[in-house]
Amino acid sequence: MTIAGTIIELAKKKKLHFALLDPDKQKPEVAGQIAQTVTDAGSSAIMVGGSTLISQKQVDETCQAIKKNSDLPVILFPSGAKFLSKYADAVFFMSLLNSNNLGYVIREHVKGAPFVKHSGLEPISMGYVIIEPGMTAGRIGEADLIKRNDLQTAVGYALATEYFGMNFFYIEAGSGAPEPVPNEMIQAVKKNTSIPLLIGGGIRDPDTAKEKARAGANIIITGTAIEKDAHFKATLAHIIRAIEGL
Ligand code: 1GP
Repeated sequence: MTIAGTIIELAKKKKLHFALLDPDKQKPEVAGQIAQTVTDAGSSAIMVGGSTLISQKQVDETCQAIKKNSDLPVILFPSGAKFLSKYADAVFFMSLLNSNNLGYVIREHVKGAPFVKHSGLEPISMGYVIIEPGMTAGRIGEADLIKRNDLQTAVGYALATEYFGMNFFYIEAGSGAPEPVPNEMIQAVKKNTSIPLLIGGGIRDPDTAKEKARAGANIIITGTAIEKDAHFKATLAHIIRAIEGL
């Protein structure tokens, strides 16, 4: 089965956790160690990407280090065509739907698609939107940030994603966001759509992860914020246990 198919089937049975590793935030060896930790903790996939990357080499080396230490699927979360790597298993072929820059909506995809074809990476289509405060991803992605109380716009993007035939919808508040995506927004999107919903940005503890999963998130994403936690391994295991039980 494809990686997308496996995730969709798994997400029907339980709430999942994906860890996001930004190659810009640590050396590849450290990324490899973190990969080992998230695998032991029970994550279902490792995403690799970030808004401030400078070279493909960073992505290649990070993916190679992760693959050495983990059997989990490695899915790229690229900010542009230059940041694809043949060492990953799949790529979120995602459009930042609320960007004011067409590059993030479609033009980078046009540049990167031939690489995806020839590398054998599995493309996984995903609609992606950033809400307030957006943090670095919002700024670099030139996002027309969705207001935190604008449920109608969030639902509109989610429906548009589904009607375009994309497989997943990801709403994030930005890495390190002081407040994650509001529960009401997650509930409204979930009520109106049927594709798996990913939620990320500013989720740092089991209670928050549980709240977001209970509101309707199928997949909880945590990134750099939680890696700074001194008890990273234990916190991650608690987060995963908290959402799996729902
Ligand atoms: C990835 O923004 C998320 O898109 C990750 O956010 O670093 O706050 O977990 P955190």
